[in-house]
Amino acid sequence: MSIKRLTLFGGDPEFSRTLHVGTPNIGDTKRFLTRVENLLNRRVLTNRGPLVRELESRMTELLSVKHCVTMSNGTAALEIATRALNFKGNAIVPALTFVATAHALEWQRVRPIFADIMPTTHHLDPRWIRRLATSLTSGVIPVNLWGRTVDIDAVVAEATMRDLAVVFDSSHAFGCTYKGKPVGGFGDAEIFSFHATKFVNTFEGGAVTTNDDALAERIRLMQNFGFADRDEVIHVGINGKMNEVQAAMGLTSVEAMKGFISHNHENYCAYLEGLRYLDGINLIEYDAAERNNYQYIVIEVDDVVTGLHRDQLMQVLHTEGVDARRYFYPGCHRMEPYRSRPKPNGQDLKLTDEMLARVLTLPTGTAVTTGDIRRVVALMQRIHERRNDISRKLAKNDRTTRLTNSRR
Ligand code: T4K
Repeated sequence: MSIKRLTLFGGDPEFSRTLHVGTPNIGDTKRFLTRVENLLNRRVLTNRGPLVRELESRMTELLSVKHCVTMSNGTAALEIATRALNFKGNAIVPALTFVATAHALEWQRVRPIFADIMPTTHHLDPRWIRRLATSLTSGVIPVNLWGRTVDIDAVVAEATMRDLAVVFDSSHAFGCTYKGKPVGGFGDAEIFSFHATKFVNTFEGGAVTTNDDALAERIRLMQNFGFADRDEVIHVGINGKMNEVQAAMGLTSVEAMKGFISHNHENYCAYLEGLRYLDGINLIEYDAAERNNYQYIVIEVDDVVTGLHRDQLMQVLHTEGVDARRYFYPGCHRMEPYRSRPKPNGQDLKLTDEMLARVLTLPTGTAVTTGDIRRVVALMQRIHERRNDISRKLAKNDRTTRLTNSRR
């Protein structure tokens, strides 16, 4: 049987319909539309209507936490939670995260100070809290990247010793556990994102969860202009509210989440099985002893072993209709306004930089079938077999482009 030619060598793309990282999970459309119809009939569209209240109550149960305050998005959740905890001066965050983690601080004139990671987990290395904290530091935002949790005990111990507030950015970790306990009740507060690309979504949306009654009350005030009652404003606040349509989607999404997880898990297993034999391509694994949502399929590409750089692999996948993403390249510390600033302690984030040159995220979610994954895996096997030819061809293309540009 002849091997299908790669697009790079004149063949047709493997996929005519592009596979994406982050195509939304929808759930039961009918249930969603019924909720929307009912909310329109009720004419309660926002301002903590019945669907928002139902979603918050459902989430506190799911996450075993006392308070859940839904938000217009995850970034607003970060901004409000950190402000309610009086973050000021600077705060420690990993550079390997979506830029919103840093921007949420910077937006409030709290300077993000970037910490390096533990390469085995991609998470903030707790020892960097010790290294970076000064008298100006008020808090830490560890990120539960890919739904795997940071070493929560170590991070909280380092932070508590220095009297630093801790807000976990758990945007990726809804439905996940740490030592068997649901993510949501750790640190001073945790935040979630329910953006369309997240495994449970509310189109746009987010939430802050906490076990601290006074903090929850402050957050609720700040999210709704500081209103304690009609005509009674007792706190400074903004508009960070989730609306009823978002909550309708959230409830529909939460009802379907078991199915989403099992679909994602099957996809993860198909990748795990198929990529196992490709030298230099390592799928990051999820601890079977913990619950995960398996919403991210992340590989590390070792270019020395494969002979193919991550960017070359990505380029070839793109030509075949697989929209692999290099989340979160080049890292917050290499984005403005942060990259123009002095390095923390004059140090490079060596491990973060190395990881960001290797990491690639592959399509999954309910819009991607296990059959699609088998094809992606077979494609990657073909790419792996022809890695030397690919490398040569891409280098030649690069040379030709450079030559053409220089003649213009
Ligand atoms: N902290 C962390 C650790 C985060 O990851 C995020 C968000 C936040 C904080 C902030 O939370 P939010 O304020 O966003 O709630 C996406 C999301 O925009 C972003 O929410 C998310 N992280 C990040 C990881 O991913 P992009 O640049 O990948 O988005 P985009 O538009 O390229 O979407 C990815 C793919 O998904 C598209 O190629 C196609 C597909 N897609 C996307 C949308 C929006 C669809 O098929 N339908 C859709 O409606 O950032």
